[in-house]
Amino acid sequence: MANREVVYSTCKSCHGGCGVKVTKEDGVVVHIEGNPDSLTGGTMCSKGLSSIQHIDNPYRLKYPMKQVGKKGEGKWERISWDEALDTIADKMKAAIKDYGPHTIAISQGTGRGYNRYTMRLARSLGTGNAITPGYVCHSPRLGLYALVTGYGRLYCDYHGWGGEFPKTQIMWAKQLEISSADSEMCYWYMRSLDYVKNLIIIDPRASAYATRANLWIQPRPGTDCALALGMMNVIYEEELWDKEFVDNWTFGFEELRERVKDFTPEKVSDICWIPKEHVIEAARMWAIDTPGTIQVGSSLERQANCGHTLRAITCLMGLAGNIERPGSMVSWVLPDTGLIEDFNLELPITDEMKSKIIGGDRFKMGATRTCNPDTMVKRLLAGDAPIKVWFSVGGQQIVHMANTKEVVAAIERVEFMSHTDLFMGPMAEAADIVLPAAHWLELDDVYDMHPRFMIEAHNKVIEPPGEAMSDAWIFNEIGKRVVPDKWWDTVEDMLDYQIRRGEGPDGGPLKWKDFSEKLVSGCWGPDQVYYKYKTDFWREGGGFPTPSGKFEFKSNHLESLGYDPLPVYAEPGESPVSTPDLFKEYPLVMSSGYRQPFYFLGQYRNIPWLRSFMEFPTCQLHPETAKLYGVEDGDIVWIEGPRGRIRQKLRTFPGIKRGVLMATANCFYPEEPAKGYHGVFISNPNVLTSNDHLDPMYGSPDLTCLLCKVYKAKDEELKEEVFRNEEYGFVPPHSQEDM
Ligand SMILES: Nc1nc2c(c(=O)[nH]1)N[C@H]1C(S)=C(S)[C@@H](COP(=O)(O)OP(=O)(O)OC[C@H]3O[C@@H](n4cnc5c(=O)[nH]c(N)nc54)[C@H](O)[C@@H]3O)O[C@H]1N2
Ligand SMILES: Nc1nc2c(c(=O)[nH]1)N[C@H]1C(S)=C(S)[C@@H](COP(=O)(O)OP(=O)(O)OC[C@H]3O[C@@H](n4cnc5c(=O)[nH]c(N)nc54)[C@H](O)[C@@H]3O)O[C@H]1N2
Ligand code: SF4
Ligand SMILES: [Mo]
Repeated sequence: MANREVVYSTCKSCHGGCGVKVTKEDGVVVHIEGNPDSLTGGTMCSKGLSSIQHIDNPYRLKYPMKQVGKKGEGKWERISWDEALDTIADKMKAAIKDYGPHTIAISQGTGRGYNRYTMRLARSLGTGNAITPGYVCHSPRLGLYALVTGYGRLYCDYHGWGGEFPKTQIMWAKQLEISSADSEMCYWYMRSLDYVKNLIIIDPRASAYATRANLWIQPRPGTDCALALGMMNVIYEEELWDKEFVDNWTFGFEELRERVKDFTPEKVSDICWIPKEHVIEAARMWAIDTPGTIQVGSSLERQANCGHTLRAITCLMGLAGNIERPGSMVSWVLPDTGLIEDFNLELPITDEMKSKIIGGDRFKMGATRTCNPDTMVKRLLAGDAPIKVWFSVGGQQIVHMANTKEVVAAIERVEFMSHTDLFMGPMAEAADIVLPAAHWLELDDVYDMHPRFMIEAHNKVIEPPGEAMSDAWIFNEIGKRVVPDKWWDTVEDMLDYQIRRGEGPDGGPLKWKDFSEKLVSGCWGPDQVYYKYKTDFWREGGGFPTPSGKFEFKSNHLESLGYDPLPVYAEPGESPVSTPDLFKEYPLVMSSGYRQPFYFLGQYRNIPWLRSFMEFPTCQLHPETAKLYGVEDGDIVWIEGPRGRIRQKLRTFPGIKRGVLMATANCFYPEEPAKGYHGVFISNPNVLTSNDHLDPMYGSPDLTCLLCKVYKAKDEELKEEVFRNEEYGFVPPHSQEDM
């Protein structure tokens, strides 16, 4: 009889958060399903369900290794953990001594629950040069929410805990049904749709719910700020704003009126290429049918006008009084463990650290706690070597940053880089040392990502393969070697510390062992608090935690930093309007968001179950647009822009705006050789994106609004690389079985 055991845990095969029930037999995971008693009601997606194929995967890194050839040559030799960690720690110590701690960069990819370790390591070493994709993903919205309301974490209240569900919901450049868990979990969103009166989708391309929407607006990519200003214009003209909220709790209402005066529905129709009626209808639904929520998507943050776009959208929330009201945009009361992020925030970022942040002098909203990665690339290329040692954990900067050619050239110039990952991939190939990370089924940790009303437990189900170790262990080991007073003896001590403010079963501090059994701790249902600004919650006598004590339509703080204090529209760096000559040669507006349900950014093309859904990255064109350029559904097409060209498979789709091309982003091919960084130049839209046009506040590049042309790839151009494969069946070249 097999020895069968069930372990409850939390998935993080994406940003994470779904409660799971894992069955193992004789130490092998045989089944994964959702935990029906968890906050996500037993639901899971294809990525989480495929986790069994992540564990025993031929691309898994199992041992620390050092690169014995040149970067990108793929020549590796196994080393011990001690040699790997000591080498990295010695490099860090030498950099601190010779050049200063700011020459060390600590990087991660999108949030995987170890953000707080990345930031703590950076701060404990004394460097402000953490590198994250936050500047194209979430940081702008959190920063702007904080600027306007004083509190950065505004979430959509889909839960009905305050007695109301949102009557109007806007999905603005967002497909939450696929991108869950991002801000909110789609489980709660989907349930709330039973109660919605107006579902508004703002997306040039039909996402899954577009046909169900009461209003689907298809703006030209990169023009969303104009749409938000136009909706506000209608709200002012028709006097639809929330009088009680505006009169008592806001600052700058008249100045904003003046600012949006010119943005008539006619003008917005011209800028966004949409019917003017859509602007009017959306404004009326939003301001009349309250409460309402706006789910912001990160396509809006991957633009060089993202600061003002997010600011304009936040102002829209305030005009309709959709703040802190049940069924609107709310800031959650935290679990009794408090903000787990305090684990890093408790180490202050000093003025000295701030002054050395790369890009900090230019991007005064964004590069304050992390560096501006595009500026770092430019400086590395210019030869002034601002980074000597790069400790990279779980991000694919080579794939995800704008202008791949420059990014590769810059990263190859970094004197010493280590990379920690589950799988072999482009960033690992660029590293001098790679460290093997444990999968979520193989580790204990506290899950603390979105949303902020609960934390959950990742419980170890099985042992990691080879010598892989948890990220928490790796961070702690590096920390201990370089700044021992800021780190812990064991991972368990570190976990206990993070949740110490929670209450344990004996009334004392909550300990990891008890939390691990408890699985979740949080504040939800009737315990949540709404209308905090009407109480002493943020300030005595009520109000917001902003300089004026009000919800700030106008920001004097922004003005003091040299920015416009009110939202302002700017065209993308390359567009039919800003670069009309270029538009003649590249007549399509291109965007490169659009998440795929079975991939997570660059991840999972090595997972057979998931790869079988989409062998090659696809791009979409309207059938009429495709006809115009002589390409057909199923063609492998070249997508070409001023900086290069890539190939993707064309899918014609009547649901996409004419004249717009949508490409799958974050593409590389694990099965392609190390040389060329696993095919990072073949299909990745960042070969085409520019790192020259950056948002003045956040430094974000235009990843979702550029220009391109499209044409069919010739047969002889498909003989090489991945496109030669007629059928699915890739062979991993990187098996570590024999190491
Ligand atoms: N053109 C274009 N560019 C984009 C985007 C776009 O839409 N268009 N999107 C942008 C956005 S929003 C983001 S967030 C970035 C994302 O960029 P990245 O976060 O860099 O994306 P991934 O390809 O998922 O890389 C994550 C890496 O982490 C590894 N990993 C996963 N889990 C763990 C773990 O638990 N521990 C460790 N150590 N490693 C782990 C994975 O194997 C993978 O190698 O890309 C950005 N770039
Ligand atoms: N399955 C899966 N889930 C994911 C990810 C994944 O790769 N796969 N990635 C995770 C990450 S890091 C993030 S940041 C989130 C992102 O999650 P989302 O924000 O939902 O990201 P996307 O699907 O890239 O973009 C959403 C929509 O924006 C539209 N769009 C593109 N450009 C524009 C524009 O200029 N204006 C408007 N109005 N719409 C535009 C696209 O057509 C798309 O339907 O998802 C997370 N969740
Ligand atoms: S949505 Fe994310 S957390 Fe939930 S099952 Fe899918 S991968 Fe796992
Ligand atoms: Mo992201």
